[in-house]
Amino acid sequence: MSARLTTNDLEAYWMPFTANHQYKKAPRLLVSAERTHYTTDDGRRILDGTSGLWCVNAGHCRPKIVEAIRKQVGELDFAGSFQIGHPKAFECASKLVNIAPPGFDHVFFTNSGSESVETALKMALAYHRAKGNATKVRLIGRERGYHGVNFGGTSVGGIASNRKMFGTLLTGVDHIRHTHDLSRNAFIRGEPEHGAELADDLERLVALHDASTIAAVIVEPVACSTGVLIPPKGYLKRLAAICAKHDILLIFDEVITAFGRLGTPFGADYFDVSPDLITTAKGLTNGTIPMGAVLVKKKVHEAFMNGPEDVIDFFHGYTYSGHPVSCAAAIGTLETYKEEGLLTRAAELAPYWEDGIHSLKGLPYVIDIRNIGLIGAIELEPILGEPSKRAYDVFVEAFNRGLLVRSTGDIIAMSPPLIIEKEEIDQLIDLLSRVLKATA
Ligand code: PXG
Repeated sequence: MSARLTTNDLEAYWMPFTANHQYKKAPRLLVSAERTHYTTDDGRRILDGTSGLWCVNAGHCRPKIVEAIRKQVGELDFAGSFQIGHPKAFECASKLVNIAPPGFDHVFFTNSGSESVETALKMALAYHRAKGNATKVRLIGRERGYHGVNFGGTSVGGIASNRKMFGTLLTGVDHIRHTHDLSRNAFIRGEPEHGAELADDLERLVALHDASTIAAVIVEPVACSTGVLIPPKGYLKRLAAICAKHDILLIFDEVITAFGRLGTPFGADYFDVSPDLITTAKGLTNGTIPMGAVLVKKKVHEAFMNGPEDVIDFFHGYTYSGHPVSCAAAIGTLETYKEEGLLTRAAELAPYWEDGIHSLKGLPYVIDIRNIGLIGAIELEPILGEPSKRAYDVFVEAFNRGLLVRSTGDIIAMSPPLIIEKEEIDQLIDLLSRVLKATA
């Protein structure tokens, strides 16, 4: 039997998506945060180049959000949402609908991005069933898509390492091709010119499975987790048109792209495409309290509302759906976004950000740089036989020098809080440039 652990021993915590052995040999610990910076346990300030995990859109420890949470937890700590309610959940849903793209008039609350995805997939299946199309049961994702880690999201997701250990997953799932094509689109600023025709890959799956069996297609407007894969010009519109033609619901997974990251409230606004369902989480509460939401178009919601009045319309929900403290955090967050114009601030900063990040072209092993809104990525040439190592080394070195970035494969991904100032963007680019030289 092992010796008893001390309370601050690192061993007991099995950390998610982490190489636990490696981490625990040289831990990186954050102990506080304010606006654009973290502070480490050894008192160093770290510029947050990733908004935490793409969720702290308004910057850290913002007073209005902190106060809203404090107040709520002392006033109504919990109230369920099954056949009972509390005012903040209704207020929160209405506020969300007010900033949602046109046509989205209902909200279903969850507690994470993964749960939002499961909810949207189940909604899509139940929608077709309610409409009398019970054969529409297939779900289509996209290669290199990330839709969280529950069984539905893992199944429609397109990341081999996230899938291969977990058996057969959901049946009846297929994937369209991803859009990443360095041979045609390297170093392009913003949306790539080439590749709209990749949307037609959905027609291949329609020909294979028949539209009468396909319920929904789920894609991220910008696939962030697998390295910021920006959709080619016209691609999403073409995908939406194919979905509409075959009565396939289009789900935009906006867990990252919602709440101003692209310079518009939602990615759907940015690309001027109207999906049927939108999944969100992260920036909904500025990362403070776990919460997600599925935004639902009228036509989908209406399909559930035709039964007898006393019968539950959607047999789905979570103990913590619409949790009062989460709702208070979301309301405080949405008010902060509004007061500070944060849902569109990235549009003002985007040209500066774009120039900054593209100035890193020519540094060692940089094979692509891409950007959209306040998101950017630098793709590095992998070390032969050691995939992911080069970008991981950059992540560690950046942290040691005071900058937080994400590494995924051999790609460095970044998206700082939307309150970042131009001087801080300069600092970020300067630090990263030094790191890329130092790790070469
Ligand atoms: N969909 C999308 C598009 C996401 O990006 C999820 C669903 C799942 O959300 P939850 O809240 O269940 O984690 C995500 C999450 C990264 C990174 O560094 C990205 C995510 C989570 C953690 C790290 O790329 N995205």
